[in-house]
This record gives sequence, structure tokens and C-alpha cells, in this order.
Amino acid sequence: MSENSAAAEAADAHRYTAAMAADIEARWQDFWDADGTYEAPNPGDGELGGDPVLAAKPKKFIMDMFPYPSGAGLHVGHPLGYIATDVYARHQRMTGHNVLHTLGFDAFGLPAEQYAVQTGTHPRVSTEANMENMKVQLRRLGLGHDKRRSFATIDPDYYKWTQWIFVQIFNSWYDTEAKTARPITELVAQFESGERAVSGGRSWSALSAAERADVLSEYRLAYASDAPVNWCPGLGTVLANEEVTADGRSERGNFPVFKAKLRQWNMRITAYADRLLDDLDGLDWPEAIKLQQRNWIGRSEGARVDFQVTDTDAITVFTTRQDTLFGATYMVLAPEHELVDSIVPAAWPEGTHDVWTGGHATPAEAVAKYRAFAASKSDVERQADAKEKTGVFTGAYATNPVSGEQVPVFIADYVLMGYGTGAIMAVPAHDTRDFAFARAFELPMRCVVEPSDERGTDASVWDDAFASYDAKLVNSANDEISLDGLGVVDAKAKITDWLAARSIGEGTVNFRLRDWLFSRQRYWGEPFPIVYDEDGIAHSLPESMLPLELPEVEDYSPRTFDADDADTVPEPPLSRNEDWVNVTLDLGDGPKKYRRETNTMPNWAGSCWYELRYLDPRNSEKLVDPAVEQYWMGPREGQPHGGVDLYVGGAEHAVLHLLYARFWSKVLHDLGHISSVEPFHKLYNQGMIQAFVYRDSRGIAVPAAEVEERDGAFFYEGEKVSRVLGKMGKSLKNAVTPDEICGEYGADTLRLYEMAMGPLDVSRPWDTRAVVGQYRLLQRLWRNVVDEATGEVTVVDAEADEDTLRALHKAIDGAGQDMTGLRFNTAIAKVTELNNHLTKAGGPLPRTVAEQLVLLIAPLAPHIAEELWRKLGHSESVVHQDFPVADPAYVVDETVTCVVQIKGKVKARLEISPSITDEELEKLALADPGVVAALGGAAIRKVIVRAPKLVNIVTG
Ligand code: ANZ
Repeated sequence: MSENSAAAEAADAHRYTAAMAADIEARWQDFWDADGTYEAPNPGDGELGGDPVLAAKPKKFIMDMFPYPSGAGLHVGHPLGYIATDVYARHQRMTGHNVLHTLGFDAFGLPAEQYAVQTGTHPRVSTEANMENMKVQLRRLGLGHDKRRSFATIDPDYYKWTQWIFVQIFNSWYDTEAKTARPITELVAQFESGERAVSGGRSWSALSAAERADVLSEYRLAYASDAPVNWCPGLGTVLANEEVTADGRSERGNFPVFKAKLRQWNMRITAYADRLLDDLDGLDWPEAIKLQQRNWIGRSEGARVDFQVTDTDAITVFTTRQDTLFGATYMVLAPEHELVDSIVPAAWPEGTHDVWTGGHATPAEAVAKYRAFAASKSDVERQADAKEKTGVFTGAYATNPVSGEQVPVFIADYVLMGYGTGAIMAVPAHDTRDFAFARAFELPMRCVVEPSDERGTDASVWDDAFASYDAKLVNSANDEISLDGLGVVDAKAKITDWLAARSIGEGTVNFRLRDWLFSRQRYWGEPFPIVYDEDGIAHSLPESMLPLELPEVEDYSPRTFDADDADTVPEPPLSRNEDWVNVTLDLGDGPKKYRRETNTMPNWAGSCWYELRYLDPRNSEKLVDPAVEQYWMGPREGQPHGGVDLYVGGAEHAVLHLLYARFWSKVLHDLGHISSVEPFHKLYNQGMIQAFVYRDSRGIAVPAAEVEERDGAFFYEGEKVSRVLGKMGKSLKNAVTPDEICGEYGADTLRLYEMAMGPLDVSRPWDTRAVVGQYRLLQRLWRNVVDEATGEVTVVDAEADEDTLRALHKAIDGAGQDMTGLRFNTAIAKVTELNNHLTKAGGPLPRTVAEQLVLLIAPLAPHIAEELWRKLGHSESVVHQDFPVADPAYVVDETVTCVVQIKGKVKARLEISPSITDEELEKLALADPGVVAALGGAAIRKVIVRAPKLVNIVTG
């Protein structure tokens, strides 16, 4: 080695490099773990109790949507939200809060199971290996998690409580009057005392055990029923409505989904429809997500109206336009409607229109053929064929209750069984679907809402329906009531009262929300804590028998079928294990034989309540200690329903997870187990990290890392490839792992880069070449505090100059506010500006400036901050220091007075920033109203600018 290079090496032996970052980061991560730096104490002296000073501070519970431990591991897109919550949590810790931030794993469910099936390993083995791998990846990022509180949903200690909650839900019912869930024993007591009548008028004591179970099933918040469900043969399981796409296919795997009548477990989420809707108002969530939930719940105000069809039977319709009742000229039932069979006459009535019969000899034949046709279509297909309306006459007529007219009753697939009452009154003049149907079947139309356009009131000549709400009623009177001249709203109210007074209708609210289908025919989920006795009655297991652990089975893969074969029947993998299924148990009335439920819970179950378990993860007596729950989650000022203070995750969970978790919270609250009514007070959706996808001429993705750019074109192995922005992932061969970036620059650089890329809620393209910019920021920061030759801090005990104090306090003020507002990109810009100012100023930094600079960047780049803090001579961690507070005196902009002269005479004075440029100042001066007035339109010959003090305008 030459003398020169040895000297050069010595000169930067203590430079901030990737190797140094690796050393610093590993050292502090070990220290933080050993020290328990991020442990958040619970109030009280329970197991996680501790530091009373910290526990007395205001709390902040900050959460991420926890990950699936997938086999592919993490790419740089995954931790975006985790880093953001970490920066926020660190800033909150430094501003006087007791911060709870931790992360668990959502480890049951289809993704984990499919990966296990693909690789031929048991899901527990592969899931645990995946979790270990992800933990290593996450640890490198320096996330300040309280690791004592982490768990996976597959831990029997955790799913014991998931099962326990299921039992609570099973053993409760919804009291619609008190608007709350109550224990089922209270309902039984009402039946026993006669306070509540059993439908059908029988007495409770006369019912058999099985009959009682059936009655209770109608009330339980978790119940098994034979309703039509979404059966997906390709996945081998049934699915919730929320898991079926708008095209009627499975969200996962994109397989066709069919309606099949199967006995399945449901959660009565519909009982909570109103509260789920109303409580959205008190939440600090993105409006777009609230709107999606509102639409999914789909509250419609309208009326039920009875149309007499025989002497004994009436068809009840649901309508949101009861004001148009005089215009109802025919009716439609869903093909599956239960009344169809009983109203179909033996022969077509005299004079039946040919187009109504579909060419069939009898109504029964026409109905049977049409039903078979409709059954082959999904709900979505049925609603999608907007223009072309199909259907057939049932041969029956019903009576319009206001006009007294006999109106024909059709079946048609545009009316769905699962909505409203499965029957409609058709008002072709004012509903586009009815209009199309009436045209196709040559049915009469009657205008009852006066069109505001030129078309007139003869609907038979119209080209489309007149569907406005903003008009007056016409042609709507009989001997007893007239709606003519009323607006829609008043007409609705009037007709609703009239119908109600005659007991032939009533105002009602209808919801689009359906009960939540809760069972899956999969292995990798929580077993149901349910057994059936010899009469087939379901019993829940007592707490002492929980957790009911998943049995080991030889074959855990789901039985899947030809994806298009709707006539298949699901087979739960747990049913293959007879020893486990058939058991003798003592449920309090002596040992008896039982059969276990063999379905498992859906993957959403574990994430429905995990926030609660973070609070008290090892409590073996309760799912959470009430005082602990009250402290972290309880309602408080500004947070009327309580909940997590900040919940960050992707927008894709708008309805599924977020709706289910809200529902479980409400049930647990009603039953007195928790004080919070809502799980997540503030929700924030982070954007996605996107990446360029490069494809060859066949459209196949090529490895992005090996693509070369030449003159704006892209080449892979010499061949030209195309480039588009897309998702990051293994399959698109463009994944960049956090490990690669940590290896090349360190975790602090990665954290800064991800946070600096743009506003957190906006998607942004990853650019590995740009990462180095943040690395350089850290190098300059280091150099501002440390001598690169000796490794010693260079700070001096001196006063900072005025300019530096201004730069410092502005950065403190701005970056602090930005961190509170989750604007980390602009926070970083302000820290960068300050650091650049200090670099430019040169010379050793005053100690106070160096310290505040380090504290300022600590939430963003915690490792380098901890290292510098210690080098500055502190024995306590930087993590629990106070965030600097800006001195307002230095934050306000200093101004100077600029004089504007015209031909040497002072005409205006401007208060401006001392750093203004000549160009900016000239513009300001010429725009000043006083100057404009003084010029009076005179031509300007010359403007002499001496920023920031003087502008002289020469005219003429
Ligand atoms: C008469 C009418 C007149 C209607 C009119 C609309 C306009 P939302 O707002 O989505 O709740 N409907 C009711 N049940 C249905 C079912 N099972 N399948 C298909 N359509 C159904 O929609 C309520 C309206 O959708 C109801 O009001 C009914 O048509 C129709 F000028 O009744 B209306």
C-alpha cells in the first residue's frame, strides 16, 4: 500500500458507509431488543405493567394491517406502511406519549394453505418458516415494535380466543328494540315465561329440544342455515359475498362461483346494518372508504306493499318509489320466489298474449323452462343484461291496491331473490328496467310523474323511462286518495300512511348487506368450537375445552372440482379424520356422543379482533383485561367510539376485513367484554410502491434488474423490450427486496428513501438508482457531527449564529408538524434543507444545533440517530428523548422594507423577504397597486432593481 492511499484511508476511516451502517444498525437493534426499548407498559401491575411514569402519559395505539407470512418473503413495497407507522410512532413517543406499536401475523387462510399445497409441506411448517424469514427481514428495518405483544393467528393461545368469541356470538341474539346483542339465555327466559311468543303460537314447553334449537337458530348471531351460498368448485369451498367479484368469480383464483343450497354457518351481521352505517360518521377514515362501506351496506328507504293475488295470498313487493303505485301495470317475481308454484294456474287464461307465454303450452311448463334458464346465470349476469329483458307470464293476475286494476304477474331474472322481498311492482313509465321489459312484452305504461321535458304524458310514445325525483305526480287518484300535484317526497309520505292505515303496506328500510357466510371447507383455519348431538342439535364447547386444536390429518389439501361443475358438493378436509370427528364429551349432562363440526372459519376471523389481543397477549383468563382495554381503546374526547388511534393499510380492505372487525367489536361491546364500540378510530390508506415491468416481444416479463437503457429504449440480452409501470412482485420479475437495499446502503437509507418518495397515500414508482440520494444525506449528516478521520464528534460549545437558528427552528417547526400529519416526504425535505445549510455554513457545529439535528431525524433514521446521540455523550437512548420544540421567534420570516421609486420619487414601500431575487422583486413592485396607480399607464423605459432594498422605475 502506498503512503498516499494509506493516508486517504485514514482520512475517511470513520466515514458513513454501507459497512458502517450495517455495524451501527445491527448493534442498536441488538441493544434495543435486549433493553426492551420499545416495550409499552400497560397501566396497573399486570404482566405487561411497568414504568408507571410512561403509563401515566397519554396513550397512542398505532397499528398496521398485519401481513400474511407468504412464501415469497417481502419486497420493498411491503414495508412502506410499516416504516410510516414506525416514524409516526417514534415521533409520538418523543412528544410525550405512551406508544403501543407491534406487529403480528395473519397466518391462517387460503394463501398460506395454497402455498403449502404447492410445495407439499404441512401448512404449519411452511407458515412458520415463512414467518421466521419475514421476522428477520422486518427486524433489519429497525421497526420499534413491542415484541412481547406479537403473535400469530395460528397460535393455539390466540385462536382459543377466536373460538371463544365465536361461542359468545353463537350464544347471543340481537334485541331489535334495545338495539343490542344479549345472551341467548335471556331470550330463552322470555320464551319460557311467555313474555315472547313462539311463532306459530305454540308454547315453549311443548317444543322438543330440536324444535327449540330451530327457534333459537332464527335469533342467534351465529347460526347454521340452508340458504343459497356461493359455491366455488374450483377452490373447493364456499365463499362470502365479499369474496366474489363483480363478474361472479372468486376473488382468489378467479374461478366461477355458483349459487348452491348448502348447510353453512352464518354471522348475522345484518342485525347491525344500521349501527355499522351510523357509526361511520364518528370515524376519522378516508371518505372513499366510508362511501364503499355505505354502498355495501346499501340502505334504501321505501315501502312494502301487498298485492292480493288470490283470496288468501298476497305478493309483497319492496319499492323505493311507492309514490308511483298508480303506475304499476304489471308485477315481477324472482323465478325462485316461493309463491310462484301456488299461483300458477293449470292453463293460460283466455286471451293471453302470445309473447307472454314463451311459446309454451301451459304456465307450469313455461315457468319450469324459464327457471332452468335463470338458474344457469349468476346474479351478476342476471343484472348485467341491462337491455335485453327475458321472462315469462305465470298465468296469474294480482290486484293493484290503489287502481284496483288486475295486473299480470311475470317471473323474470332481473328480479333477484336475495334483495328486498324478491318481488316488484313494475312501473315501466318511470323505471328503465321495467320500461325495457314492458316494451319487449307489449305491456301497458302509465305516466304518473309529469315529465319536466317536452315528451308529454302519453308514455306509450316515449323512448325511455322518465325516472326523475324532481317532478309532480299526475294520474294518481282514486275515490279515497289523490297524489296529484304533490312532489315525490310528499306523495311517498301520503301513500305510505294510506297503505299503513289499511294494513296493506308500510314504510320500511331495506339493506343490501347480507349475512356473512362464515364456514369454509378448508383445513387451514380455526376449527369451529361446535359439536352436534345425536339429534343433530349444535352445542358450543365450554371454555375449558378451548382451544379446540386443529388435528393432524394425512391429507390437508382441499377437495377441488372441475371449476365449471356446479353440481358438486364440498368436502371439508377435517371430515376425513373419523377419530377426531366422533367424540364422547361431557357438556354438563354426563358423557355423550357428539360429532364435531368439520368446517373451519374463514381467514377473516383471526383479523376480526387482533387489535384487542395486542393489548394483553398472554392473558389466559380473559381475551383482554377490561382496565387495559379501557386505557388503550376506550372512548374519549374526539373519539366517541374509542378504537386504535392510527391504523394504516391498503385500500383493498375497504369492506371485508374492516366491516367484519367493526361487527365483532360491536358484539363484544354489547356483551360487556370491551368498552370500545369501534376497532379503528383513524384509518389511513398508504399508496403502493409500483415498479417497471419489462416485457419481451412475446409479452413475457424479463428480469428488470438485467434490463439496460440506451437512448431512451430498453434492452434485455440485446433484444428490445417494452416498459410499463405495474405491480412489484416475483411473477413480474421486478421485485427488489429490502435486504438488497439494506445491504447496499443500510436500513436508515431505505427508510428515508421510502418516506421521501412522495405523499404516503399516493402510489409511486420504485427507482433503485435514486436511493443513493438519501444515502448521501446521511453521509453529510454524519460529516456535520463526526470527524471522518478520527471518529470523534466535532461539536463545539458555542452559540449558533442567527441564520443557523432560523434554519434550525424552521426545520423543527415544519418537520414536527409534518410528522404529526403523516407528511414524511416534506418532513425529510425540511431536514435535508437544514442539513444542507449546516454543510454550507462549514466549521464545527454548536453542540445544541447538532443535538437538535439528531433528535429531528431520529424518527426517520433511528440507527444513525442513536449512534450520533451516544457519540454526543448521552447515556440514555435517543428513542425516549423529547422531540425539539421550535422557538417561535426564529420561525417567523424576517422581512425588510423595499422602497419603490418612480423617476426618483418614493411611491410605495414593500415588506419582503431579505432573500428575494431581483426578478421576483421587480414583478412584485410592478404589480403593487400603488405603483400601478402612480404609473397611470405610462410606458416604462427601464427598471433598476437593487434587491432587497430598492426598485427604481424610469418612465417616458
Ligand atoms: C317500483 C319502482 C318505480 C322502483 C320506479 C324504482 C323506480 P334500491 O334503490 O337499489 O334499493 N327492486 C326491488 N326489489 C328488487 C329485486 N329483488 N330485484 C330487482 N329489483 C328490485 O332499488 C329499489 C328498487 O329496485 C325498487 O323500487 C324496485 O323497483 C327494485 F320508478 O319499485 B322500484
